[in-house]
Amino acid sequence: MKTAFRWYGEGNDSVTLDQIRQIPSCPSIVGVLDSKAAGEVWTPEEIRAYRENIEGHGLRLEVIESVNVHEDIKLGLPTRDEYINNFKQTIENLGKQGIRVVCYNFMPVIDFARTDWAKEMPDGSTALYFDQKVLDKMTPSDLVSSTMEEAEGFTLPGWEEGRLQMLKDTMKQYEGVTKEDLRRNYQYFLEAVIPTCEQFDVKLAVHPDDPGWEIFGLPRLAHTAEEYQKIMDMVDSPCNGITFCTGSLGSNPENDIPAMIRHFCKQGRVPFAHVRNVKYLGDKEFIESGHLSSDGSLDMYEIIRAFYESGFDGYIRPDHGRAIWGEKCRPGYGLYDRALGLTYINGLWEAVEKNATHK
Ligand SMILES: [Mn+2]
Repeated sequence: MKTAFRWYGEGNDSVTLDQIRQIPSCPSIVGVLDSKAAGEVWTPEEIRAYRENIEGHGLRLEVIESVNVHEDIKLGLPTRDEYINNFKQTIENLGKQGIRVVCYNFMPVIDFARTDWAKEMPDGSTALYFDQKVLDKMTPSDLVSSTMEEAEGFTLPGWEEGRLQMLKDTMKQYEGVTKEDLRRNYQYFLEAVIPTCEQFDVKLAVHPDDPGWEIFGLPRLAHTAEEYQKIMDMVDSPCNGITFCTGSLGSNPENDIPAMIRHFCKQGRVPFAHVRNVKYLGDKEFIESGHLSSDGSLDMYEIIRAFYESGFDGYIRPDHGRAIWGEKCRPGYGLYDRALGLTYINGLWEAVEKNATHK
């Protein structure tokens, strides 16, 4: 595994590159050009400046999270070809500068959703929380306003303002769009972009739906093993891969996370992983606990063992952390708890590896 840490860019993150460099065994950044709207080309100059700044701090940039897919592509509108061409151009520009993995998602309108971005835990820390019963009483606009309010002035991944201002119109465009329609549009997109990914040695890695079920009646295609297999079968290429997010997939207790890791790693389709825990509090209700097995509902030892025994050699990063020790940060993306999470992942990996080689 290759360890990495997500960072949003100068002036756009409470965490600095110098701080990240001092996290034990964390040589690499998972980066983003956060100001880019979905469908816009990332220019070579912009990527170079961003990369050189990271390298100037003694870190590497090989993973991008995310390049967002324009809604017209998901909706299959006539304008999609223009946006697909822009996406391909961005992939080419990233590949030429050493980016090997690009995370994205194909969720209509709403990216990852939470009903509370700072739920207080018994120890006084705060964590991201979701309760379907609360969401059921909200409209998509309610969710957007509460999310913006709770973001503490930071941008949140997948919640760029331009896209969300058009929320009502976009929701209307999805009326009558079935899972099959979305799947057909997804296949069209993958067939168009994967040859470019192969040419420039960039692996696309689709992030799962979060929470791991459909919300607001919108179709979603990436939250079970069966559905993921359908995506993998759309285009049979190592460049058509998965961002295996244990917390997103794990939000649905029906998913057997270690079994899914083994299944998709065996196919060579997992270039990137997000590793974190989640604690079930009720039916479709969960909180993003600390990373340790004892903090949540997932067995993190079995998860790391599944990656190790599958020969996983992709990138791995800790995922959302709690806000602890009074830190003011983007919800889920503070320094302290994610650094603890990465150290825990490194510890589990060392234990699994030594256990395997000492037998
Ligand atoms: Mn994730």
